[in-house]
Amino acid sequence: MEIDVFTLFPEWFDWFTAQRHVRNALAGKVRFERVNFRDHTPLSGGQVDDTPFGGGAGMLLRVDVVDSALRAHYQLDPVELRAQRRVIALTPGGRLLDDELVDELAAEPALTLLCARYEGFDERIIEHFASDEVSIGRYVLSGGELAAMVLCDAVLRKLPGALGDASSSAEESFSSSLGGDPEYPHYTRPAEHRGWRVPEVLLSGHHERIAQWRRERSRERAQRLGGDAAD
Ligand code: 6GU
Repeated sequence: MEIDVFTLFPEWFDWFTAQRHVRNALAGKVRFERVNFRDHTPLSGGQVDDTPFGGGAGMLLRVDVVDSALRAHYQLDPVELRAQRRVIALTPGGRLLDDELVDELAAEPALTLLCARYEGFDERIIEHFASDEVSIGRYVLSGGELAAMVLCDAVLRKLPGALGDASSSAEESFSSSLGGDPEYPHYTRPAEHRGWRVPEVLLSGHHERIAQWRRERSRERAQRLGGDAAD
């Protein structure tokens, strides 16, 4: 998989790409590249943003700057690009990132992530260059970078070999093998701490009863969360 992140703050990703699970992914079949919009601006003085027409607070990322950066990187008109790969604008109002969308993105050969700062994107960037708008929650971050890292983290751990044990991502919270339910609770040693016992069934070695107990706990949690995943 190929992931390109376009940002004004490529150094924000230094920490992310230094983490072991990300480094492991990057040592394998994942290529992760950062592109600084500022390196491609056609405007003088490295300008990349501007004030909104009609007035209002803040600055917007300019459509001509994004056009130049995408065109320079892919040697292609960005209007054509989004027919060839997912070009995702990270916006607070976009499609909410959930397990289903993560699976969808993890199956893609290539992703392009566009991060804006300040007040956001000139709408024409979203309208003409992006194939998707994705949000990580209904609150506003100061830029798309943290959201891009959240998305990448969730996608990378779905890729084969990303986790020590390949089965551990198949049966985790919200995955289809749990019927979209949250995960069951986990316990490890000690079997008792301050009188708090691990559920006996987990110590029984009885695989069928353990599996049944886990399904039940999973369903219970789903119902407590509001149950929209359960039916
Ligand atoms: Cl993707 N971007 C920004 N700026 N804020 C957000 C977000 C994205 N998702 C939630 N809040």
